[in-house]
Amino acid sequence: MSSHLPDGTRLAYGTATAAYQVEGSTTADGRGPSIWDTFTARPGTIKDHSDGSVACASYLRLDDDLELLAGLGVDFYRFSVAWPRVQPTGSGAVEPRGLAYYDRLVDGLLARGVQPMATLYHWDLPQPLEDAGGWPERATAERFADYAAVVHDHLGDRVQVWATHNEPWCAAYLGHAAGVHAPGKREPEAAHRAAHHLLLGHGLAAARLHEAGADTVGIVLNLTPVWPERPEAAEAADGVDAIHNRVWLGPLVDGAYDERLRALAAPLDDSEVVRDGDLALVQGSADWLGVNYYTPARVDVGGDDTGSGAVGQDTSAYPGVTDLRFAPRGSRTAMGWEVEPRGLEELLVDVHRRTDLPLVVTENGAAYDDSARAEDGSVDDPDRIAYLQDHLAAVELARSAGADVRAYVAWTLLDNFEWAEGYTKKFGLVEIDPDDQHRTPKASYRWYAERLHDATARTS
Ligand code: IFM
Repeated sequence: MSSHLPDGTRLAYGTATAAYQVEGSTTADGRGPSIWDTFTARPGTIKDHSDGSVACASYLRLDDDLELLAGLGVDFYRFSVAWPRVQPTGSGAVEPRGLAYYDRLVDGLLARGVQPMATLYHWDLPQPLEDAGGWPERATAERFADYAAVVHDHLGDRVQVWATHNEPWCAAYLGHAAGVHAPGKREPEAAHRAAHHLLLGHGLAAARLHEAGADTVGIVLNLTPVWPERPEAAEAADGVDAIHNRVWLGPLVDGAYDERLRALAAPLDDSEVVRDGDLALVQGSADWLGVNYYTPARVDVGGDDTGSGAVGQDTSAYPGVTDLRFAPRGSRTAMGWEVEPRGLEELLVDVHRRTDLPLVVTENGAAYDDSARAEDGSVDDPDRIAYLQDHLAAVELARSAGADVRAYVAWTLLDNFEWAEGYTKKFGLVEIDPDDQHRTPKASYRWYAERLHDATARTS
């Protein structure tokens, strides 16, 4: 099958955002409420009590973003489409004003020579679908496929590279087991059911897009290398690997959930949930795989789980894995995430061997406090530059070792709404003034632009 991914002769470069994190204007032009609007309104869910109603105002400042992307010289831009803008109630009626925003975005990218890469679901489930049971219910997967077909019908003449889901692990397990993401449930059974229906939704949507002629449909996973700290931690590490990585890769590659996973997660062993034909539909459904990487998972057992201080490395997101602790080491980002580029190299080589799919590093980047300033007042962020540089070197090492990595996407273009952390964590290449959303490029933006310029010059 042909593919619209870059051919891999040289690594292609991009940067990314997600709708709820940047767009703002959450009630404009008929957009319906999403689970993140509901979750952020609940007291105690978001560190700085903020929400995405203004965010970076990208809905209003689209031209500013397009100019920043042109200035970077990226090969492509990875953005997500907000389901509640396109189908305000999650099914049925389509809102043309919502689609018109993505028309302007896609046309603006193409006019600047930037290839669009669209993610269909980056966590903003329309609230009416949550009211009807959300991802733990099978019907949500069916509604997702309908929505995906609507977006593809509209943009498919200009967008060629599609991803169904972004990080379904977060949607399933941070959202339904740890309860730290929307919809904020702490019900492990619901989390496993959600995982299956997210995968099913991917499979159904991919089939619809393929039928409509798309040939570059992928899924984006936040896979992680899992490193046991000592032999006694091997079983816990295997459990983390099962719930974090194999729950997705098993169905996608082998058409099966493995035995350990089924033992940990009863719903994945229940024929009422995993119906005949589901896994066959998912197997082989991705034309490419997106890998988001920030940090490895170092797993330990014993002692008190006082928390590793790393955002998202939450033991309650791994129901059934007992006596588990995360033990990050060494240098950390503001998220508490260990900086370890070797994890990315290892992951890419392993995932290549396991899947034989073309890979894109769809997210990689770092939050730092950004307190240092250059003379002109802009953010001077050598730590972020070093992080990106070292991880790009790891990608090149993985490519030399045979991993078919086509592209690298820096997370993220703009400082934005970092989910449960609100605006307290800054990953952007560009700083946003919280009062008027004015954009100021950081040193890392200039560094990335130069690197892209050099990479393009070398191959032209
Ligand atoms: O900001 C998030 C993004 O939405 C999904 N991947 C991880 C990023 C940093 O936490």
